[in-house]
Amino acid sequence: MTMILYGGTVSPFVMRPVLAARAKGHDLDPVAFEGGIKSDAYRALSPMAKMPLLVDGDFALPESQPITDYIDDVLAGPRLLPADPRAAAATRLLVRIADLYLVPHLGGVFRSRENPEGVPAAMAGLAEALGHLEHFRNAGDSFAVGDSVTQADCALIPLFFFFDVFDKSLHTGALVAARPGLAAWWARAKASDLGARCIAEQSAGLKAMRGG
Ligand SMILES: N[C@@H](CCC(=O)N[C@@H](CS)C(=O)NCC(=O)O)C(=O)O
Repeated sequence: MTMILYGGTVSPFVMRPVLAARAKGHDLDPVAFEGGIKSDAYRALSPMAKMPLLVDGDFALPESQPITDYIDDVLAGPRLLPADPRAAAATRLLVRIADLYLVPHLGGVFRSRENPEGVPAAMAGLAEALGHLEHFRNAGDSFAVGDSVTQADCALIPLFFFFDVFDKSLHTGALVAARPGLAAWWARAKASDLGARCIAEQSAGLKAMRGG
């Protein structure tokens, strides 16, 4: 494979296309950009200066979701968007809910030490976002949508990792436990090969980031 994915394994946005590639039967392990993501060379490829960034020959593509769509389009293997239009729409919707309603509140838990006053609002926002996900999922589906891996699992697994990480200090696990359908999905996802490997890599990345 000629594609290179720049980023680190802690990032849920980096892991989204990593999981998508794996679910299609490919390895796309992220690598650090020489000079870092704030370097002029990186900014020349992606002025947003964030990870992930996919480089496929002379094509540079930032943003986890367009990268995931591109990977789904160009790599061989099972489609990660269901063929049924409503199931495809449900898949896209879960990803969008995660990005628009859940992700903004993760910042509040990340910054809980520096800014403890921001935690209650972040927890309320996360609880609400989980409620949106629960509402639009079929609680009986074994994967995020339906009975096979979709882009929604690839997006949600590395984000839900942080509910476990912050459970010790902020009891974020209770937010997931309050949504039985999602909680059951998360338990299955964590036990899957795709999920377990992702969590192990994010944990290792987090440990390294925190100084081992
Ligand atoms: N919307 C972007 C978010 C990417 C993002 O926020 N990446 C973080 C790492 S988790 C980053 O690069 N942060 C560095 C910075 O903002 O300076 C995506 O989906 O790819």
